[in-house]
Amino acid sequence: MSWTNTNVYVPGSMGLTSSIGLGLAILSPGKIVVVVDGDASLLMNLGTIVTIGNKQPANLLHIVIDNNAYGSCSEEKSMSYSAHLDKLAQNVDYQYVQTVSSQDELKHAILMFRRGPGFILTKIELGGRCDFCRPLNLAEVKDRFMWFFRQS
Ligand SMILES: Cc1ncc(C[n+]2csc(CCOP(=O)(O)OP(=O)(O)O)c2C)c(N)n1
Ligand SMILES: [Mg+2]
Repeated sequence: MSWTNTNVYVPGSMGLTSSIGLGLAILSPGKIVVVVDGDASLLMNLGTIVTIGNKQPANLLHIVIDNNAYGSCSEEKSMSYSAHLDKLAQNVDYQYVQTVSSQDELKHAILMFRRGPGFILTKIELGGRCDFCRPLNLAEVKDRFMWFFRQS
């Protein structure tokens, strides 16, 4: 599998994707930064949405893939369903909040995104593919991404 320069992957840093995305969005207001987060990951660093709501990055879209579980490891329940993550995002002043439960709805919600901070709660079933490989060359991934980020 090849990894693209336009993405940075943070597999060992559960909870921090949105914090990293916020930093990138503030650093580069001319680019749209899309954060793809997990439900347990977001719950692990929930204060991040308060900071995002406070900083109001118009170019940040935060997509949470919510299977209500620690899907990649134990499949233990994350309790995200009782947290109502979409309501939390609304309460901390995300400007665009959508809840979707199909690929078509997700595509539509992404296309309709105009001004952030945006939050798309994507409810999915637990299960699916488990054979994704993880990038191990993380320093290289970071260097490639930073090169792309500076050039573009
Ligand atoms: C700081 C840290 N703690 C624990 C892990 C181990 N870990 C990897 S994936 C995962 C569960 C992630 O759940 P979620 O964010 O809901 O994503 P899903 O796997 O369900 O898509 C855990 C605990 C990690 N990568 N980093
Ligand atoms: Mg999950």
